[in-house]
Amino acid sequence: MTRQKVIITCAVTGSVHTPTMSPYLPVTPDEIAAEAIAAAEAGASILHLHARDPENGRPSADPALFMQFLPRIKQATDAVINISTGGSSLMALDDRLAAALRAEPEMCSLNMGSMNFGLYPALDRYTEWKHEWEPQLLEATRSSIFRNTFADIESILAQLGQGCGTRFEFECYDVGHLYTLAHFRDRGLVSGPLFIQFVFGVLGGIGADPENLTHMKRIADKLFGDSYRFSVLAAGRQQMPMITMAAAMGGNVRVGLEDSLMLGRGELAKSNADQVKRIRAVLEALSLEVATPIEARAMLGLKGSDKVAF
Ligand code: KMH
Ligand code: ZN
Repeated sequence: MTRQKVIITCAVTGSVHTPTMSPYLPVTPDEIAAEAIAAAEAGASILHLHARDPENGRPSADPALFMQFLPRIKQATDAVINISTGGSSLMALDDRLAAALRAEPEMCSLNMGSMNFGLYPALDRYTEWKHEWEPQLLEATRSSIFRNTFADIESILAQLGQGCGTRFEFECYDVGHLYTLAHFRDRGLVSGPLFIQFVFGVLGGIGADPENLTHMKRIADKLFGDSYRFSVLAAGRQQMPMITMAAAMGGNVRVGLEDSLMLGRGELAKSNADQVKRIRAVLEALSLEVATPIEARAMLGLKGSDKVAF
């Protein structure tokens, strides 16, 4: 099979990190828009987006906040806009879906199983917090469940997939999630080309080990043949090594401050674009070409930016 170009996704802010952890984490709609636009200019063809409360940086699912940055990003770039339906593990499903249903984007994330999503180990790394909500949120993940039941997944596929023509970044945090995706494919509820994000290093999911990447790919190849493309994200310091390995194996890559705040060991990334530029340099050193947004749309069968509702 000829080597396809590599899609760089940038996940700009997420809901995993908190403002105390990095001064560079974008929070306000202005910051999120500026970071997303710079990431696209650096070579990201997909922008995976969450919103935050501009007052205190807390993860928010408020569609009004999304609508403050989505049109600006669309006007300034040609990148594919991908809205999270994961939100944070502490949000209710209806809230998690509200922004995507309002915006009808080309892509959304779709998390393929219920799981633990432990952020509380970060409590040990800081003694002072910028905001009271930060340690509270981290502590709450000790006893919460990131809920993505079969019914939840069916509902997202129906409302956003069938209802809005949105296609998905299928977030698979373990091998079982691949089988859940195959189940929905067997029922005719999803079809190729599937874009599967292998997620490594979340506490509660599969670890960020090279063996796990080869195993995930082996099982995905068995289940989906040539009707899928994989991308890799890894939480924290394994981000760059794991995505470099993914690219060398024929996959796509995800960077961004949602997944790691670092550029290298002991060095905070000063922007999302810094991480895009870093992986871009790695890809170029491997003689791999980066996909443009138009190429990414063709590879993933997306509806086009003229068919979104913002
Ligand atoms: N934060 C990542 C580990 C989502 O937004 O739907 C997974 C993620 C989930 O991006
Ligand atoms: Zn996300």
